[in-house]
Amino acid sequence: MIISKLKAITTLSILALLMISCAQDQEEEKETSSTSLSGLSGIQVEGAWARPGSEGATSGAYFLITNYDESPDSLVAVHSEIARTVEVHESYEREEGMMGMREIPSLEIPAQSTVRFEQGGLHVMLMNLTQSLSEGDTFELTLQFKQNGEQTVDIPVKL
Ligand SMILES: [Cu+2]
Repeated sequence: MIISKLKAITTLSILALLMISCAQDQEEEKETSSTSLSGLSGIQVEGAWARPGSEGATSGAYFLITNYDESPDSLVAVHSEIARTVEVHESYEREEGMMGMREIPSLEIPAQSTVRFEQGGLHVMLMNLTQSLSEGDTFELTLQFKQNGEQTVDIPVKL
């Protein structure tokens, strides 16, 4: 009885040791992958697109923002000639499945992370469009970051 208990304990501790060393391996891999990113720095905006909309109406713009820096940054403003009001919004559940949106005046982009803007989530709200946006059109959107300054992105309009 005692022997088999001991055996079980030994097996368990070996398993625990294995798990710890696995976790360490993963930790090391993470570090390697972040150093391999070290060639890149600053903010990169990718995969941008916006929904079509008619003049005076609204549209939404979506993209991925990656912060390659070792420190966090924040998206503090957005502007475009295409709309009279341009804001960063998030969608949220107001009550019992009712969805609402609210403005985020300053959105943190954590160090070495990607923040996704997508339909039903974070988006750039383009309100009161100065001209209609059709599939195939492109417009400029300027994103202003607290640390990395301004970045202007070409946004293609897609369905
Ligand atoms: Cu919105």
